[in-house]
Amino acid sequence: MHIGTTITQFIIEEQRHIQGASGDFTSLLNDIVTACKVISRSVNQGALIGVLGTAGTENVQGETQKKLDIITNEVMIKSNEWAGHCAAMASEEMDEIYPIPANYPKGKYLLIFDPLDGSSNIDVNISVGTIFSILRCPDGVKEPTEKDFLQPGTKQVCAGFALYGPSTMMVLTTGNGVNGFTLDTSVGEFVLTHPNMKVPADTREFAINASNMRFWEAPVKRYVDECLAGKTGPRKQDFNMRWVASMVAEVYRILTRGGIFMYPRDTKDPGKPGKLRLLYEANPMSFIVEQAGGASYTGEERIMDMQPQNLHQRVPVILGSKNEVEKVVAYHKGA
Ligand code: AFP
Repeated sequence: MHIGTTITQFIIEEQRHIQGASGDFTSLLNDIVTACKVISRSVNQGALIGVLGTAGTENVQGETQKKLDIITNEVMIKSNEWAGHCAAMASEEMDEIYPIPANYPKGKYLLIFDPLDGSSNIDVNISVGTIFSILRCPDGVKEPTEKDFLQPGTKQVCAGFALYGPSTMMVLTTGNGVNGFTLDTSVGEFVLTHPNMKVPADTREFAINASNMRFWEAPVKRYVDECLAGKTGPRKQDFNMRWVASMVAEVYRILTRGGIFMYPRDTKDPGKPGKLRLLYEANPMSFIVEQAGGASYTGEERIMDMQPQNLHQRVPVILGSKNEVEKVVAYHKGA
């Protein structure tokens, strides 16, 4: 019995549309998919294999690392360092970039990832995920450095995330729309279940961590107040609110039923222009949301147009249903 279009078949068929494709990209994607399957098993096994709880260390963000942050980072590195498709890698969990070891060939892609997004949820069994972004290594660069990763989001050749939830899902874009795959654990294959995903242009559902309300910039406060005013306010509609504290889960929900996700600039820590990281959270998720017909801005500018200044740069994020994102942007412009 045919199980449907597997992600491997889908990627190979996609490759046929790419003039001169060598198969490197397809093979790199397959290695990333394998890593996500391994991570899914570790996340699903949880307490049974002693991977919950903290590792007693901090990452470059000064955040306490969970055991699974370190384990999943290692899985991504080991799965993608040996095949000769990557020139270097970078991760939320590593201060510096990861050069490909000398005993392995180097390839033409730069892989950057958050190996376990939402990991503060792992001990309370709420969905988490892996986010990745693939860039081309600049021509002629044999030994990539951090600056080679500092490319605008528009330069991404691929972005995707795995969502380890009730189902393990993989969502992928290579610039030709967005497709969703569900892991069929009985055969160990991701199967195409959500072809050509689209974000509805309108929504009545917003996602924001309301505990930060006193720190928000005025346009965001205005937008949220109007949502909360519901039918009696200027929007003349009631709104629903969600906050999972796992960006992968919020973005997947928005891809399936619309919504607006906001982690705006706030004054809680003036040194940080937002919580989310540009290169391995905001840019890949923006590529996916835009490819599905949504929009993604800092409030002032399109996230994918930004010129990154450093590997772990933070950025305000307002993404999702186009018409709602554009309303928040208009408020930032003083409308
Ligand atoms: P963790 O990976 O540290 O759990 O952070 C997750 C995240 O980067 C993003 O996935 C969530 O949307 C956001 O942070 C949640 O932030 P708060 O915990 O401040 O609500």
